[in-house]
Amino acid sequence: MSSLLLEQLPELLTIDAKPYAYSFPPKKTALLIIDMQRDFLLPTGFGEIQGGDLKMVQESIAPTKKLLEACRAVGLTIFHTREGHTPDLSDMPSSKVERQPALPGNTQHSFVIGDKATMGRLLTRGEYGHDIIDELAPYPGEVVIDKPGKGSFWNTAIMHKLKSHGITHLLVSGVTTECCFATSIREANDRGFECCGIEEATAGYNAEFKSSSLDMIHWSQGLFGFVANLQPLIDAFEPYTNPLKAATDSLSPPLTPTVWDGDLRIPALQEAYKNGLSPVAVISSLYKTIDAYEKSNTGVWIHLVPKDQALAAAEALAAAYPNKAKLPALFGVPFSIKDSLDIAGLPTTTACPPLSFIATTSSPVYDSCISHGALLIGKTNLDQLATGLTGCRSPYGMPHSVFNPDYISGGSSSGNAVTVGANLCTFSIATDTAGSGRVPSGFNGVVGYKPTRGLLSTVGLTPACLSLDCIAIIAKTVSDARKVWSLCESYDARDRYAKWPMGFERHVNSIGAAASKFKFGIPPPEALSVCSPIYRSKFYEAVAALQAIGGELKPIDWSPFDKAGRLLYDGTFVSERLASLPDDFLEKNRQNLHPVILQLFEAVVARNSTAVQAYRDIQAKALYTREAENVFGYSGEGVDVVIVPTTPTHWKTEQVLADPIKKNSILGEFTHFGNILDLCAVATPAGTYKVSELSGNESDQGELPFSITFLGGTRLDAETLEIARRFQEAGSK
Ligand code: TIU
Repeated sequence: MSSLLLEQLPELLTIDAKPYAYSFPPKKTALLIIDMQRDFLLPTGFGEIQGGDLKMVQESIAPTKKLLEACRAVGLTIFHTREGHTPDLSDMPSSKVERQPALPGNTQHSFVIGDKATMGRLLTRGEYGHDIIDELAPYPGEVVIDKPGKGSFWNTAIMHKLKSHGITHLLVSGVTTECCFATSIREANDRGFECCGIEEATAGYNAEFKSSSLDMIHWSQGLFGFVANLQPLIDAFEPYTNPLKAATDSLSPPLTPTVWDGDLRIPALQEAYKNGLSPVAVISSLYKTIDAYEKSNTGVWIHLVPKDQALAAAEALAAAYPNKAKLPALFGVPFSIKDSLDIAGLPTTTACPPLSFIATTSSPVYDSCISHGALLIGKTNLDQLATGLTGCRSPYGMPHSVFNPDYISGGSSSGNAVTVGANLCTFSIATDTAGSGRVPSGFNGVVGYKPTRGLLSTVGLTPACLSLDCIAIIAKTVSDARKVWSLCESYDARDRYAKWPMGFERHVNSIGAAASKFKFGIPPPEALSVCSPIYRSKFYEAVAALQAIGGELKPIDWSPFDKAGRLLYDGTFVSERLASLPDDFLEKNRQNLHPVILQLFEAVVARNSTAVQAYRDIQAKALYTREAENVFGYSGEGVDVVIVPTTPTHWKTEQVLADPIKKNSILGEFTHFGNILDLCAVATPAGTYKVSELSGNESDQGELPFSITFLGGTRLDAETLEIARRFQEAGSK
């Protein structure tokens, strides 16, 4: 995941290596440090029982620290692994504990995994010996993978995590060369990663094994990868290393606290904070913008954190992290959240006063942002009950597009997208059931990422349509959205629709022509005919831009998308919105509902849908989902992504108010099917056009944003985000 420091490095660095020079793109390279745990490096641990002499492994500590510090100083992504087992040892195959002591006459293995030794139970999670040695302790934001095997990929989420950080290349170090280091490199190689082992920063319990293991890696012109010395790597990084960053453990105050340049993107803020900027300065400046903006675009916030509270939170955060080198990943990053997600102590209104209640616990996604150091600015407005795509259905007011006061903000996550588009926040936690995260992002020139359902916990969310609800992340850049996703993602057993992080694994293409090539599909011309002419022409421009960055346009079967979209509102699924409310809610609250929401719900009731129809729809959903799977690249035939215009057009507020239900439904033409088919989606800015090109009125001034959405198959989030990121970054060059 790229940091601002990495932006200053060349696209590709090359170092001397065996069997030939190793080239790696720093932005897509991670340092992988294998198992530098007390149990392998200190006396009385598991390693001493295995191998006896600890001298060699201990000698690798200083070079590994040097390697780690060099990688940190240029902002490289860092992964650590730890070998070990759950306290009940239920994740351990019997062979791992039975084989070695079964040797006739065994005296060496008198202690086995799980036995209590002086550093706690051997190779057992939570024990002192299981943890990484102090010298190499992970910093906040670095990824730690707990693995039950010798290899790092067996039964762990490492593949998923590497891909979600956009990694294709690995610098590998750690212990032991013959065992976990070698197994991990071999596993990584099979999955397409381009690996280079760093000789001084790996060691084992047997000198011959070390040299043989390393030789085997680069044997036969690079059977598994590369091996390099440490110094060439340090030399390659040296010109780009900021001496301030190199002083990684320094507690001394930075040289000159910087003045904030107003750049809210995560890497820019991270860099500024490391250089001494205070989050108090950012919050203080931000509230001036927020106050001023309030006057021109009302109805953005339902609850704005009072300025003195936000400043106090920023001060407390700064005091909690005095060491600028060890700031958490979202330190001082301002964010907003949709007011259908719980924050303990605050009302959750879902823009529906009769449903409002004071939350006693916070949603896990919110907690996660706070634990990574993000600062809450407020809870944002939405279409009532998160039902709508317009931003015109709330008793708390109607925000408009940040581009033009006559045009809608889109919804239902209206306030979320406006707070990011108007530079009031870095990112926003929204939701997306039928397009609610994508549509407003499109209308405000920002990124709206809807992960595969079940990857972000929906606990603490007032449901709109429980089986289709999805948390969405709105941000300025695909990279920022990806970062927030990767930090907030965790399996939550309390979420009945949660998916395990370990799912379908697709290899990465790290080098050669395939590394930049991808296949994409688009809707057929008849499906695009719903678009306004300027939308069609902007869409085909985007298609050409995708072809220019390595995209190959392939024909696809559009029918599952089309059929699933109709299923959402023409079928019985819309009844699930009523099922999410208390039984007598509609009767009791008729007069308290937004008139358009009431009209919609009454129409649903009047349909008198039957259970038979509902079951038919459930079965149809499964069929279309299977058909959509065939479209995506699970096989050689499929495409990597399907590209659609995020919406067919952009309405004026007055147009929506004149015909609220029909105008809303047209907006969902290219979003409705997303959750029905269990896809992931990234709405991404794709330039602007003149307002007059949409309205046909020559005197209309200004511009509006255009947006395309990248749709990916279930759990192909990392792949889909990477293509969207490339598109966005190519467009901004
Ligand atoms: N036995 C041995 O050399 N190593 C291990 O068991 N684990 C790792 O290499 N980390």
